[in-house]
Amino acid sequence: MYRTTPPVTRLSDYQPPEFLIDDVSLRLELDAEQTAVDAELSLRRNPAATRGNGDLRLDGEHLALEAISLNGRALTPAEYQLEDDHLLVHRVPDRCRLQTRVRINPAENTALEGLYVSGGMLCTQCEAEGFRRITYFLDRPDVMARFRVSLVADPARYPVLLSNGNPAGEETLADGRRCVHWEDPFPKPSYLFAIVAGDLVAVEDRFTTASGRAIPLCIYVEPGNEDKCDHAMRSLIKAMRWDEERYGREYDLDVFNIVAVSHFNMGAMENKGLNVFNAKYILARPETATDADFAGIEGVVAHEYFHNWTGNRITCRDWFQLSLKEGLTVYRDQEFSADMGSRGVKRIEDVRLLRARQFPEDSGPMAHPVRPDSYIEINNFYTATVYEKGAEVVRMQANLLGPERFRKATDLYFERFDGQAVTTDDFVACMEEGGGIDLTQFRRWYSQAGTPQLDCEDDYDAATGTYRLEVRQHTPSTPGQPEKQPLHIPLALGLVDAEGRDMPVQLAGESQPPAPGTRILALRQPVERFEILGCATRPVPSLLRGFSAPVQLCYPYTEEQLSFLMAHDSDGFNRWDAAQTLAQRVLLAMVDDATTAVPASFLDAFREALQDETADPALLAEVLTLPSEGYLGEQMTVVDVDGIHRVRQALAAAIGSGLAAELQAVYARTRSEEGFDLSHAAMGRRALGNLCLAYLVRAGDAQGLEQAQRQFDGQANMTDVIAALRTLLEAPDAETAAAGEQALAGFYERWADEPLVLDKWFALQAQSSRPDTLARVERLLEHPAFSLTNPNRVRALIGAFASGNPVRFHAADGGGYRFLGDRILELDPLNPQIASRLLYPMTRWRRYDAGRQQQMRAQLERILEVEGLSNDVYEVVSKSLE
Ligand code: B3K
Ligand code: ZN
Repeated sequence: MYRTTPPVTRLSDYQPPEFLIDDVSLRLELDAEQTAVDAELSLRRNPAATRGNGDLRLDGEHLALEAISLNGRALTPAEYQLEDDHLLVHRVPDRCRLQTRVRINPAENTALEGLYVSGGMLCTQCEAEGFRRITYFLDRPDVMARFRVSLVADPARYPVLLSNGNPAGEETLADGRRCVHWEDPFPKPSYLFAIVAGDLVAVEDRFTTASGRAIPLCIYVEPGNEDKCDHAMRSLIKAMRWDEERYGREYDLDVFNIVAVSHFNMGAMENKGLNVFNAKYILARPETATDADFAGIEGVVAHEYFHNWTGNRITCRDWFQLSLKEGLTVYRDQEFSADMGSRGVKRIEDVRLLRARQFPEDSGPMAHPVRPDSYIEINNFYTATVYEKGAEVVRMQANLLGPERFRKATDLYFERFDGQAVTTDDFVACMEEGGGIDLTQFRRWYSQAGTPQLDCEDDYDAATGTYRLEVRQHTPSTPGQPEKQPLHIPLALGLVDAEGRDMPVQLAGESQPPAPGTRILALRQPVERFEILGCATRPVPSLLRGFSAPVQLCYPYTEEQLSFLMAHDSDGFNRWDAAQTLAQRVLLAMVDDATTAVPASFLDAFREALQDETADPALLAEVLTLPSEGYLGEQMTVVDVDGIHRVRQALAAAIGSGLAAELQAVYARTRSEEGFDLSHAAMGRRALGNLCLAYLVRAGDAQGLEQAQRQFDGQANMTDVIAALRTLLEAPDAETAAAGEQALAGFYERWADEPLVLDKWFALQAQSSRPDTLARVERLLEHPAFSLTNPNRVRALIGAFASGNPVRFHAADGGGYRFLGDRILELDPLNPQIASRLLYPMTRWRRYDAGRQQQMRAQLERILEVEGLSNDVYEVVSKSLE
């Protein structure tokens, strides 16, 4: 294979920019096929940079340069040099004004980076390096400029013209086009630039800030969607208030705008004053969106809003610092959602996601630190490690400091770095200074990849009442980091007595016993030993309470101890975790030996939990949910896809038949006539009720089947409809499955005109465990509503199959792998970011048996052979094969 390997960008090569841009004026004459972009940049040599050869190098891709002048004089061809991905202007003075005019074609832009067409509108996505597809620029986050933008367009096609900042007037041109001006007073990096043009309607509200400024809030949507913005608007207002109360952060512009678009590579984008959203994270009514969708909207709306301070006012020096804004902002949105709903449930959801997505990443070929050292394509590093592990790293610091000192430290951060582009190290320095602690060793969390494993052993000396705990930490090696150093790990420990009460954790050397409850132990050495005094009886250790650090914990719990913690631990998170470990043990034992029966003690523990009428239904639903097939696979040396699927179905059926009466009782208790109640309590009841229903149907329970059908027919809200439909489709008997098919057809008829609901229709089929699913997915590629150029649709069909249906995707005949290989090769020329994301399940090939390994490798090798592969796909495939 002959291919020039794409260049690697390294953190160690960072150099400050040679030039700075103070002001930018942009004028876009908008047209779907050919937009003209006039830019005027006020440049000055950066005093902090080492002097280069005097040339100015600007990034630019897919641009047709039509004119260029410096300080008002047109340049001759000898005075500049045009390359594929940049423009060199020779010998520019220390201060100058550069004017360029380029032409771009938004309609051809299927990569959805830069300016592109979505339906009838024009919109932009610039993070990370999309601005260079709009004009020649220093497209790097440490160049922060004030932007003035003029948008010129035909008012009939594009009546709404939006950009960042504040509105700054408009006029009608002689030719009838409209010209709208925007000014953003806050200097910002180019990745935060945005424009939107289209025939949109605004849903309006208003927020009065703490200092009394009334801010108009607008959510722009395509006509017909005005009635689906209520929840997003309420979430925004709550987020604005919360950021004032919790962090003292007030909104800073005169207006705040959000636009929902149908074609979007990710969830949303925090452009200054003009957040652009995937419609999925804005549009919702109870008939069209599930409870999970509503929660997603609340979290993402808040996340993008919070970026206004953590990301926009203070931004990243370079893309290696991405977690500076993402880890911190995820931590902030997690805490916001915890405050809006149930803190305990939110923590469980977040940890489940971390374990399902980040732990595998950390042990796979793409493993990288929270602050990566190098990349080929930065878009490949918007990962669970940078986001979710990054949030855990911020959470540990917040917990080490405690609420008051953490607030002091974040105040210091905002004060010191406002208006600057900084590093994760700058953030940690504020935590140290504001919190008055030493985080030298803690910093390794940013530079060292891999999930630390904690091996715990203990013993108890009844004669002296002493309990000893020994903890060894070990981080497995990751690509490029063979040796690991010990980390500073906060380990939250509780000791539970035989009655289920917390004991005081009195460390040797302390004269006074503390109040009973959780203690945070600091692990710093490879092995740490703790002696705890005054234990009248042998305690059951409750380790890593609240998931105090993103580590894998190993302690030889007996099944009795797990059942005991599941029932009695004062820490809700560890009650859930004990239940998960218990279920995992049962399931893995059944995989190992097909004759293993479901232990009666396991069903007893479930029964006891179901009978606890005082339990929070949402929390109970989490406790009673079996670990996913993907997660179980991660726990095996060689993933046994078929075995895992078989036993998970069998255990669900055993729960359904063994606990039918209890499940029925809970189902009845959780049903309500209030189909549209969106309170967290109502959502929790639905989650629990639908889980019970799924167990009953899995067991073929006649009453359960009838209830599922009735629930589907009732169409009370999308959560109940989807849950019922899923259980019907997965029902073990042919007759019910046929009824499920009929329901599916009815669902299509009803929702054919609602793209977001149709995505659910595609995904349900792609995730079906029926043996003919691949054939069906292949047929659905031909469905008139399927489109390779809509990322949501691609994720709903191809993504849901490859990442959400392990047993069918990993079919031993390799059909799933060939299918995915074909799709990636089709998608790569259209949208490399999406193609690269879809690859993920195949990067895990080393975890499977020889036959599957060989077939996945064959697909990866086949992809790598292809000429003209994007950097995105090249990087993931080549690293996976290394
Ligand atoms: N900052 C954006 C992600 C941009 C992804 C570019 N490939 C969304 C967010 O994290 O808020
Ligand atoms: Zn973000």
